[in-house]
Amino acid sequence: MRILILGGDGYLGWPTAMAFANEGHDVCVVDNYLRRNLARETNSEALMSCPNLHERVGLFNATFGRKIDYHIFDCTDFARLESLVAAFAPETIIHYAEQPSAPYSMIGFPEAQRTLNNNLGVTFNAIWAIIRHAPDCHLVKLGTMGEYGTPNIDIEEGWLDVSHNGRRHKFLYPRQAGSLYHTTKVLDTDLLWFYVRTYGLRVTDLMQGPVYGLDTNESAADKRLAPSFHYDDIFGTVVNRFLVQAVAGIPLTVYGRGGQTRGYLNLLDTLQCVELAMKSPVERGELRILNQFTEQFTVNELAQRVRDAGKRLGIEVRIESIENPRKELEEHYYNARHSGLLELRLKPHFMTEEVLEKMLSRIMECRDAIDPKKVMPRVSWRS
Ligand code: USQ
Repeated sequence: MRILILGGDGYLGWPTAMAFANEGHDVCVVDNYLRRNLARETNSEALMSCPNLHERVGLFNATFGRKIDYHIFDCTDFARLESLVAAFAPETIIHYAEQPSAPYSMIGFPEAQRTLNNNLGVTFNAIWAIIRHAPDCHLVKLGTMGEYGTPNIDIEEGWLDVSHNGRRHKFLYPRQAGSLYHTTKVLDTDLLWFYVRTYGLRVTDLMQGPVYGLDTNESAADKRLAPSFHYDDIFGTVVNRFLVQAVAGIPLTVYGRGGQTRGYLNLLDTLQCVELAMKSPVERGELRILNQFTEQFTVNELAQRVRDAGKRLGIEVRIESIENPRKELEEHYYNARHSGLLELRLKPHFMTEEVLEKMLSRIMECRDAIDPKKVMPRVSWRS
């Protein structure tokens, strides 16, 4: 298949590009280094230094005897994006090209504006490039479980059947996100749904929970091919952060009461889910929404798991509740359906003791690179 990956230099984009190229697909990647630049601007660089896309691609092609094609440009530039889509004629576009950090989007006006303009702008341009040049192309778009928020009812898979005054209708499940970043994903979903029902696009929108992991099959062959692994308060997700904190001897930063529940997944499962979605494209005029996570935990449960894994490696891990910089419920009902990807035959990699220990051991190799100044929260939802 010809696969175009928007945001192919990121934590998920790069591993996806390598995995698909190694399966023999024709992979083309676009990125403008937004995340690398924002990380530099906010002193939030990744734990291990990552070669740039030019070097990564060269290394990958030489190691595996494959060829990933790549372009460095900003997908909010419609002329560049549409000419690439016209020339490459992708059968699938995987869209990761968004500013992915909730805290970044809450720093202030410029950061909020950049998040909104980038995320909506790229989605809009991808839609129009498909309409004009590749109307049969399947768009696989990364959304987030955070679109739903934490409602006091079960979370369904994208849609809700509503009975009202004796009549029924199926609507997008109500969404109420907890940050501007998550809100841009809600707006993306609405935009996609409009163009699906009006222009007959084919779209899969993946509602993904927080991801953890730092190795893939390809990076096992050469560590320089590893994804960009963040542990800072802005780009690091909670599991990755806790593991680094454990190694650095910093008490795990549980925000508030720690009863916040989310659906988590291993990085390897992101790759699997995207592949499963790609291999079973939807019909034209269909918006399929899949909840992409494999297990639900509270933050307290995660901290406990990391503490247990540390103990087995002889690391004493402390846990400390600190003031929550975010506005979110710290104890709440959470029961999210996630059967769609299992029906497509997802084989989950769960968060076992072994998985956490392996990650801890790998992080211990880079202990000296951990900068404690990047760990405590610097962005508050209240300021
Ligand atoms: N949390 C802590 N301590 C920390 C960091 C986070 O208690 O040191 C808590 C947060 O308050 C939150 C939960 O852990 O309740 C998850 O936080 P996170 O930073 O791992 O995840 P989040 O900001 O929601 O965003 C991440 C990705 C985002 C993706 C989202 C999925 O950065 O791109 O969309 O996970 S979800 O969380 O389901 O919305």
